[in-house]
Amino acid sequence: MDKEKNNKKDKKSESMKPFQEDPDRDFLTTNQGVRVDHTDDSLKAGPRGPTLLEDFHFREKLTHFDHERIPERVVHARGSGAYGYFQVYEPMAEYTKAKFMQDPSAKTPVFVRFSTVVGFRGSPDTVRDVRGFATKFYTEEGNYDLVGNNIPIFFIQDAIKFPDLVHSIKPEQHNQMPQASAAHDTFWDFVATAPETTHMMMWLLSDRALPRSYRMMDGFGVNTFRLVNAQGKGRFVKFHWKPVLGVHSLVWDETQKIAGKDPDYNRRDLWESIEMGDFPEYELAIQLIEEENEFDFDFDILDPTKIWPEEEVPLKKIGKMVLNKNPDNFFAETEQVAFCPANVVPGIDFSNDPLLQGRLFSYLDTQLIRLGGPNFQEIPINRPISPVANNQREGYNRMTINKGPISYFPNTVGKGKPRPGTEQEGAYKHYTEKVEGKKIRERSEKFLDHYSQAAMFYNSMSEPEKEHIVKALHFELGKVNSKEIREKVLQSFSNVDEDMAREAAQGVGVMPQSLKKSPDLRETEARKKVSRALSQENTVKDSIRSRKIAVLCAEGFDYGSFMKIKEALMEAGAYLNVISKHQGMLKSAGGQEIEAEKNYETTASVLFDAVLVPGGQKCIQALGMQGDALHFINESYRHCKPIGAIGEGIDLILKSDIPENITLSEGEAQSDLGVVTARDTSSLDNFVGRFKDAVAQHRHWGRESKEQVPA
Ligand code: HDE
Repeated sequence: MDKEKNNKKDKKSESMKPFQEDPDRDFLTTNQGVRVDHTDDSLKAGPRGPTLLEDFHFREKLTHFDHERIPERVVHARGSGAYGYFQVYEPMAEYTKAKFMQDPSAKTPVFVRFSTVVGFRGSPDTVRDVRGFATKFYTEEGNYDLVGNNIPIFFIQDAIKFPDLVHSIKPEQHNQMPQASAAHDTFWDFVATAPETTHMMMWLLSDRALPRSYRMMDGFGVNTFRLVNAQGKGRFVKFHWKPVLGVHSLVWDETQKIAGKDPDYNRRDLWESIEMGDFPEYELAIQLIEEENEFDFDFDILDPTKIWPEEEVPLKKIGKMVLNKNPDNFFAETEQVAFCPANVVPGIDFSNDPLLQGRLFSYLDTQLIRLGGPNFQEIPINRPISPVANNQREGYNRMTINKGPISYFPNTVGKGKPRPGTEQEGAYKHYTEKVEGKKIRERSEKFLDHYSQAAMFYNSMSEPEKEHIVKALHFELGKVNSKEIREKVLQSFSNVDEDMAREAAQGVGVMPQSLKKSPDLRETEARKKVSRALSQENTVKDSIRSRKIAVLCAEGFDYGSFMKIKEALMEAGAYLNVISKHQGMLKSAGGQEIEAEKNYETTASVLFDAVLVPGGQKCIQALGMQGDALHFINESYRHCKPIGAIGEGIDLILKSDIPENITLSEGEAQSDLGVVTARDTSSLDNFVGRFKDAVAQHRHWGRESKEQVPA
């Protein structure tokens, strides 16, 4: 009898496990687990008769389908996720008691979601936008969410303005246009009237807003947080993710073309690199400010529109994150994951940054509507690995089957459990901070300097980067119908740099002479600063790992030299794709065969990092007759990508619009501008070395100041 009872109990607890699909998936069933005999015809009164209400399978299937969508995120709707782990380099006890930051041998599981901000869920990846970089650490002490962006500051200083900002940048109310773009009147109207956006706008107009890959962009916690150690000592902290591959960007013209050729460009890149074992890696770094130094800076350390320049507050690298697994199901994991900056663990605390304070409220609130009630933390992707016990009950979609009658504290019937713990028992204790003040709607004085750091950012850019910002303004403001808004924005931006504002004005019908910085502008020391760390010019450029190289090919190519180069490039971690007029097998001059994986219709130069043209007289003759091949070369050149050609391959480059002196500057690194050629195919090492260097450089901006090549 007892045994039978036990069996029953086991069955019951078995059924309490989270819902799982039958791993064998042999039989189609209803949601009640009843096997279905037919799913292509609804139950009808005769072959031509009406459908019957009693067809429970039909009704269930359609009802589920009708309810398949959930509201997309108000912002950051388009996202891509991945699993991985985080490991600290050395114990961080001096700064924080967070357990997951103590043991260098421990791997803390993480789930990361990258996103664009403005576009709807189905919008293209490569728009000019901020990128979200949200990480959920599943620690033994509970979930910790570092919900960051790839730009270290934000548009506004107080969360109360967030709805206004987002309303202005989303498609306009009357016609729901434009999609996933800041280039329209309402947004620039907001910028013109809210000068606190200026520093962020410099970043958004820069190449940072066009990441080549989620694997090649920074992440920033943006807001100022606090680290607290076991002795209760707190320090202000900012978090940074540094991609091991460096920070690299696309070119504006390229991003727009990719949006058509492959709207999933960044999502695909993340997915494929993980599938191929090229795991994205980021180092976690922190900047720390002692409490006694809080007021030592020419900016307010609580102001989210200001960076802490690395030269003044150095970065300390404390650990590494590796993303090594793709999700199994996009909706269940990437769509249903719920991040919240208020999800912290003991040892990590908040500051009074007014943007952060608002965020601490907003994320939980938004999940209630997006995920349909207060039980979203029970969705597998959101569950902590540490045990959960409290008196919360009921609500939509409750999964946990709580036992017993008690759902209150204090209680005696339940032996006083679950009870609050002490700090020593691992309970979260809020940092004790003295706060005093009058109830006012005001900002701290230093918050009001909106231009100094914007000027520092602009001053820190290389010449090509500055040019990109001006061109971005030509595009963005060029799309603004109101001349008044254009003028107002540029008037404000002349407080950053008069020359920049005037160059921008020339492109958008505003009189450059009318622009002058405000006579009240304070000539702060910060305005004159230059921070090397801000320019992508100084990023990591030492590897070609995971770079995609297109090989333009036709029948009659030189197999021997091509294979040698291919081997060397692949050994260095690059991927090569052979592209030809038609997909399928291609015969070399010597009769060996290779496969062309793509044709000109299924791919384009914009989907590659570099292009290589092998030799072979017949091959080059054929390619020279193909407009698509020449366009491929011209377009790669225009986008400043490395181009390599060996043997007769050079003749194809000579047939393109690339200036002859550049193509023929064999081996002269200064003048080849990333067009690497070698007529002699007998010794390829030199060519391979030069080509690898050119690919590692990512882009060769020197070309932009030369004659433009059509593409
Ligand atoms: Fe967010 N933000 N945000 N944000 N944010 C959301 O939460 C909000 C801000 C960030 O992949 C929403 O779940 C306010 C800064 C990321 O799921 C919402 C303010 C930073 C993601 C929300 C900010 C971020 C969000 C929408 C100003 C960089 C996507 C859906 C006070 C540090 C997370 C959701 C994911 C998402 C509110 C500003 C990063 C509405 C009120 C600054 C990466 O709650």
